[in-house]
Amino acid sequence: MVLKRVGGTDVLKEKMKTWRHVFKLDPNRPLSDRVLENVCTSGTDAVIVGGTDGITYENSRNLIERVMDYPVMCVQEISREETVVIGVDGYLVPVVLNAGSLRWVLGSQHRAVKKYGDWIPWEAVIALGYIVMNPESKVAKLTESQTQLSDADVKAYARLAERIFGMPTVYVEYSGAFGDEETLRAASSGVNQSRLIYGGGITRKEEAQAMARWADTVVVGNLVYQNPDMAVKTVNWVKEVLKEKHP
Ligand code: 1GP
Repeated sequence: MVLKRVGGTDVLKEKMKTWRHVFKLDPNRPLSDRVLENVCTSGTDAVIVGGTDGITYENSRNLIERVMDYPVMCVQEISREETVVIGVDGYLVPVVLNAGSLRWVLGSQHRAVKKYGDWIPWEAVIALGYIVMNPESKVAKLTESQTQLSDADVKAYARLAERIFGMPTVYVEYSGAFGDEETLRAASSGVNQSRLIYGGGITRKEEAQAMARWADTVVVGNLVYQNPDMAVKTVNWVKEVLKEKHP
């Protein structure tokens, strides 16, 4: 296939506001054609391609090409600038708000923008403001995230992301472990405009629906690889829940 879809600013930002459920697929993990087809035709709102380790241009492009054979929206989360694949529907740039080093907040982003800033399709780029909560996750270890956070800390990070940094998203990330509903609730009380994303450890209906109460968008990753049939079911589980309105 030919990579030719390009996301426009407003298209990406507007579409993202409608994302209720998304899958995150890792270019460094094998996925059969059958599972990929089931995921892409599941009714999910988008597929994010990205991961923490072993990500190369080749494996990213390979997976993106396979996803783009389906009519589902496909966006790439950029973990390293060398892996950027031209022609996806959009790019997500992670900013780890509670990282232990400025490198993961603005250092690597600054380096990439300095190098490629004139060519970046800004209209198709969105920042993900991560609050990394699972100390055992690869992303927490890599970014030396300060995960010992109270609910008040989490709410403050969410507010900072929205009010000070103007980020369109706040992403409460428990990658690999099911998170604390109260923590997500605290994050939700800190945002008004930004989209609140939850990801981490969803394997069952109760889990998907508990987090769908507080998050605008629920991300499912590992389950695709562990139990693909169950993963497909998460789409409806999430979509049948109405998000709580926070006062
Ligand atoms: C990972 O938040 C996503 O970045 C989803 O987490 O892989 O644990 O489902 P899981």
